[in-house]
Amino acid sequence: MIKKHLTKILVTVIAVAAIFFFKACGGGGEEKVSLNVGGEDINAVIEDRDLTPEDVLAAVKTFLPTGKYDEYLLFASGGHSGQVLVIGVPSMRLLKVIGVFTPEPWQGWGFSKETKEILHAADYDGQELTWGDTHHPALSETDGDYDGQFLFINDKANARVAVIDLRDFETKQIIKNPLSLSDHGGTMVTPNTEWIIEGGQYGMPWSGEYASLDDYNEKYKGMVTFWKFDREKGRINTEESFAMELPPYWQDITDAGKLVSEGWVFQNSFNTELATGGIEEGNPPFEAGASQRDMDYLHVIHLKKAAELFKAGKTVKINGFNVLTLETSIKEGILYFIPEPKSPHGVDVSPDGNYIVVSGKLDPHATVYSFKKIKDAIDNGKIKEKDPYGVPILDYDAVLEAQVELGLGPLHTQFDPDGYAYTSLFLESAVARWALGGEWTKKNGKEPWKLVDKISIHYNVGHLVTAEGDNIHPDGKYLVSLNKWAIDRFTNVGPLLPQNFQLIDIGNTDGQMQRLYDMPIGIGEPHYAQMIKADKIKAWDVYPEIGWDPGTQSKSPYGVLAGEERVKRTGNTVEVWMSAVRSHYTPERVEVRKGDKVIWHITNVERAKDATHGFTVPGYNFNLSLEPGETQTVEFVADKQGVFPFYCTEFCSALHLEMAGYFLVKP
Ligand code: CUK
Ligand code: CUA
Repeated sequence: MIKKHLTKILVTVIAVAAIFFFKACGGGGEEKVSLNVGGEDINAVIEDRDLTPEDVLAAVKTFLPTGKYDEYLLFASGGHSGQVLVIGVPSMRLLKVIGVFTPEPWQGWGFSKETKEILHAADYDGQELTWGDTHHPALSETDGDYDGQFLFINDKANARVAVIDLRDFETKQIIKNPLSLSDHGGTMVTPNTEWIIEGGQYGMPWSGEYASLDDYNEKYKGMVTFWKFDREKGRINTEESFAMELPPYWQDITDAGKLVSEGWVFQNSFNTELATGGIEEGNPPFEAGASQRDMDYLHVIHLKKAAELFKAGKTVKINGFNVLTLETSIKEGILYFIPEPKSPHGVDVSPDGNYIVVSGKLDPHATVYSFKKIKDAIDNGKIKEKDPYGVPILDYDAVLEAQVELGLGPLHTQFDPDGYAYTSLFLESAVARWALGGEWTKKNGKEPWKLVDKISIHYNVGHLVTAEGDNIHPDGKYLVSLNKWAIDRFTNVGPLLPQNFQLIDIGNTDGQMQRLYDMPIGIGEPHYAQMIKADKIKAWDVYPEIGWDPGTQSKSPYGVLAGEERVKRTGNTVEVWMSAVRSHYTPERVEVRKGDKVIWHITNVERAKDATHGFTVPGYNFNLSLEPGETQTVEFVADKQGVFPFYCTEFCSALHLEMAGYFLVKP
């Protein structure tokens, strides 16, 4: 009955949109069609709200009635928040914020013993890290398509990589890069997620070493790290991981080859000038010094062979980590350079693996290389020269497929199933749709390597993402433009403006792209996002068993069932095994002596979906979130005497306020 009613409203709204269009096209005459829902005239609402036909169409395309689900999930970097955002598409509703590099109180992330251990496993040199600059989320893939199992993301600020399990949307592992304090070309995955790629960014001596900037060319390094992912364990295996030493250019984004180019990795670089700044000493400033040459180098890396060399013991240990030296890589023929126009930023491999699209912020073209030609140039030694470090440089003309003029400041590219590529134009504040060539030409019938449509965005787009747009089977349909500036799009909230995610309909490939929705992001600057078909994610409703430790995804030795709760003192240590259920904790009273060490395990013994409990003790600075079945532990020294009413921090039931107890610390 309700469903029928909703359908009727939707049909009505669509009809209104149609009428608007009809009128707008001048074919409607003057008669007014009245459409009433519960006594309200829809036309009046549209007029009152000053909506255009485009607005009404956009609303109809994005509105989700209550209880309906989105078709896609957008996994977006949370930027400086050090988190991951999960957003429904097309509704653009925020569904979840996943705590990753930053403590997150609601989720208890970084407060319990278990989550603290994960969060701080990758601290640097004794320094606790409590934030991250997240850039590139990467969904795990099977045969080149997202499989919905895991998500990875990097922290550019400290060169860390995190693993998130999509069964419970929680972070399971954080790893610090042992060689560098700076990464950017990560995370990207190979088509079966054997490797998680973490490319470096700013050249520096190996972590922990000092070298004067005068010795930049010799002592500073570039790098790319290949983290081996153990899917069964859901963790990176650091022992089986390795890095490649690179010249101290500033390496940038990477992308993994697929299908024909599987086993290869492509990585941009800039500052091949080896500028070291120092405007205060009369040198050119970085932005000029690093932009002098017309060409930088696209790094072409034979990952498959590199992995074989690593297996064969050709690596050396640096900071305890396996590294293929630059010398070895050159000698073994696993590293090549290709000239790429001026300070490039994005590198994206086409769905068929044939084309590598590079965009330089200072060049209005997308430069497209053919993998076949690259392979041919390598096999037939079409090498023009070597860089100062001895890396062979492939002949640009021999490997170039096309240059497509797109507009000002092209950065990143994604794809659709019809052979179109979509490139963000940062300086122009636009998204360009252009036709790929080769086999794709047959699909869309368009002239190859040509711009076909452009749409303005608001404003300054960095990355963009299409549905499954870097898979081997992109869906197209929707595009989200991740805009850096919002200027006049939202109500003024002070000088720090939100970022703007703009949803664009790209489903009509014969016609034009259409802007649908603006979503403000007020917690950081997300860089990249990936969009996956929502039904690919098989998340749990509740944890599989009572007493579950999400940190290990297995039963915790500290879980209890109802009736097993207890308190035990051993010397100066008091250990508590507590249960939580609507609407009480057992035990409700815990008394210790000042100075005792307290180890407090809490298990949510519920099996009902959404029956989450929280737990906090005032003055001791923690909050836990206990989802049905979950066990978590807090450890602290009872160094403050007095009486501390602890309570459940989730409004779990009618008697939620009564879900409390007393923690007493005797002097
Ligand atoms: S980056 Cu920010 S717009 Cu880190 Cu991939 Cu290009
Ligand atoms: Cu449990 Cu509120």
